[in-house]
Amino acid sequence: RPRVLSGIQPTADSFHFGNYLGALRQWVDLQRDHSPFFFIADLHAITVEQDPRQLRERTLRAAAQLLAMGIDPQRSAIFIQSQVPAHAQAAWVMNCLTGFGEARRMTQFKDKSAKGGEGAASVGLFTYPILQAADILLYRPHYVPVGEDQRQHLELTRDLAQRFNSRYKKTFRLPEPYILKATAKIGDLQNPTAKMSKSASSPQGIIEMLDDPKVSAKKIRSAVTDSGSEIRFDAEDKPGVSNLLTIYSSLTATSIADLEEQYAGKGYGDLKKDLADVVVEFVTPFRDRTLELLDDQAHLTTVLEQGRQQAQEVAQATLDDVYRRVGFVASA
Ligand code: AQP
Repeated sequence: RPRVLSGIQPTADSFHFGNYLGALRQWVDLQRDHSPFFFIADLHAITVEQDPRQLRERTLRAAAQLLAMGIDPQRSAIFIQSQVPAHAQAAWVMNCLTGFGEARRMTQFKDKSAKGGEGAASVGLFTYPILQAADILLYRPHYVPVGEDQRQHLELTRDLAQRFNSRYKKTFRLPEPYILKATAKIGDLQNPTAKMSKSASSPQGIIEMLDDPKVSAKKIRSAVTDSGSEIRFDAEDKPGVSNLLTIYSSLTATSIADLEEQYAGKGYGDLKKDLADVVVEFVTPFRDRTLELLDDQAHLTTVLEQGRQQAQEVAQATLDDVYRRVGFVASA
């Protein structure tokens, strides 16, 4: 079975629809015929300041949400990144392999540091993609399911893998990004040409999976639509309607063409009302299940410990190869 690896940051109380449709849903689907490792990226989370108590809580909430959406611990290893020390250890080696200018070209750092100015951003935020390369390469995965915003980081990962392999000895597999075109970039409901994002979207622009379903329904009903009245997918001229059609299509497994046909002659209001119902139907059981799982912390802890052990075994074996090939003397 081809191996898959991906991670998500515990930096919000809830995942949002961009995370879910862009990446997490693929995680669930890939379990069927792949061997996955999925982690909660708490090391990445602290690249911006976090409240420690909140970080702990959000890490467990992230685990509960992954289980609630269908990640099955019998098929996938789910673990917490900071519990597998090889990630931070391999990241140091990767840091020493990365050119400063190369790291500087990462657009996510430019975007994220733009607000407070580069001087206010942490060095951790700057080197984030290099830690991410280590996260991935340790597991020698074939595929990394992510949204479009991660494509550049995946390219860096492949470059670093290739560099290590040619400088030392073939150690890493060059992973392929697994990005589903249709849902690669879910738009902000109020500003649909921008991605739905926890740090950049306004509360009206983002649908949180654990929010009160009534609130989410209202956000869909007040989503920005475009001029004209025809319900048609056209990302250039009708980004608002196209974004709603994308969400609708992927939640109901109906093709965009079928939706266009179904809504021929109807108005934007009809589409939004129906989509609001679809969203409520989807998030209500998800939310109930997550809250139930959060009530059973013993179960969560067991699942995460089992995942940690599986991850530790694979990651440590790769790290041992890396250290040896770099020239570090093994302890007696
Ligand atoms: N709008 C989106 N459309 C498609 N995919 C998306 N992802 C995030 N937003 C969208 C994907 O979700 C996964 C988890 O990403 P993360 O933990 O790195 O979260 P993030 O990218 O930090 O999420 P945000 O909301 O985008 O946070 P900010 O605003 O802080 O940047 C990834 O696979 C990502 O591609």
